[in-house]
Amino acid sequence: MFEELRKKISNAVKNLVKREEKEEVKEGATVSAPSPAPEARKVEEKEESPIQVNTSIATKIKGAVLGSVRLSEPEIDEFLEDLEKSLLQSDVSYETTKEFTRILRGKLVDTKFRAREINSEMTENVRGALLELLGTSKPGVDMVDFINTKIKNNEAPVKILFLGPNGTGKTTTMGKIASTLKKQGITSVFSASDTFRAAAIEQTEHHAKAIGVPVIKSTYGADPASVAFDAIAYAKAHQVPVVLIDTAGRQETNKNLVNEMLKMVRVAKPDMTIFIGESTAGNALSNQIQEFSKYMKIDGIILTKLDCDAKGGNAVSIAQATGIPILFFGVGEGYDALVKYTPEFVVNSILPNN
Ligand SMILES: Nc1nc2c(ncn2[C@@H]2O[C@H](COP(=O)(O)OP(=O)(O)OP(=O)(O)O)[C@@H](O)[C@H]2O)c(=O)[nH]1
Ligand SMILES: [Mg+2]
Repeated sequence: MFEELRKKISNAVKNLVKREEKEEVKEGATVSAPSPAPEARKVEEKEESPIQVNTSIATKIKGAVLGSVRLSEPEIDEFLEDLEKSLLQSDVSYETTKEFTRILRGKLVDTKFRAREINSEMTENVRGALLELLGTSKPGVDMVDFINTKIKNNEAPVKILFLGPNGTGKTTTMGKIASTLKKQGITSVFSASDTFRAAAIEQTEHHAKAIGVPVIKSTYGADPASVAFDAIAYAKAHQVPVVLIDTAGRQETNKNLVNEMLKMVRVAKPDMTIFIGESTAGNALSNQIQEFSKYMKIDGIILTKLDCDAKGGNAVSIAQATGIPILFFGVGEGYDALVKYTPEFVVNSILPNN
């Protein structure tokens, strides 16, 4: 995951350093773009050994490292343009890209780099800007805290509805959530409310059995809202604190399925509605979520298949693009392959902190 973003950002930084090196070759005697700090210049003057064109790049850099460097406006512009292109190619939305470079520019204009450390110091600046950017998105609620609070306030069962397009990982993710909750000592019941797709009920039963939770089901073609109603009744009768409601995959353009979903929302009155979207959906993802949001309130996003997504841009920008927080990432097919969203996870995955 994130391989492409990681490579592109690190290439942009490397290109900047390469440009710096080329400038030195061009200008020969001085390391003028960036110019050496006064202390470095003094050393060079004292030693009377200005960097020669024919000396190796490494030597030139060594000569320059005695001072620190500040990037000029055109250098910053060029670097940020390079970076913008990389982010856009990696599915980061246009607005988020612009906001990111705005934050980073603010950092770069004031930064003095130690010449020898320009690569790592620039990476640190990019890390800082990314963290700041992700920090501007609305934070999601902690699901376990949310459930525990509801239980404490006698508001259980907590009803969580999973929705989204076909095949994005709704049923699997519901299983992952049940497994996560079980580890925290919170039991749940599945509502097999995908009565539409062939084998969907058996699939839900399979997960329920593997995790060890009950499942309430009906027959194919049955009203999914009534299955949810029955699951909630079961939870009330058996003091099961959480009802996890699976739904059939649907496109936001399918009026019948959207109406069916609206009925389910009316009947089940979910405490949390979670959109399950594929990280790999690229720029289409934001439109999908915004379309669904026109019909119902979505409280959080779980971004699945991040493990299959070399780009990873949606992990960076979908929360900002939609105003809806990411709660978890799906990072594999197993029940443990669920990672709680934090800005640090995203930043550390893109730019490991060595
Ligand atoms: N690699 C990977 N595969 C995943 C992830 N989440 C789900 N899958 C796989 O994606 C496929 C579809 O998952 P489902 O849970 O059936 O998806 P769904 O949204 O319920 O599908 P429909 O009910 O048909 O709309 C399965 O093969 C899952 O194992 C993930 O985070 N990473
Ligand atoms: Mg399903």
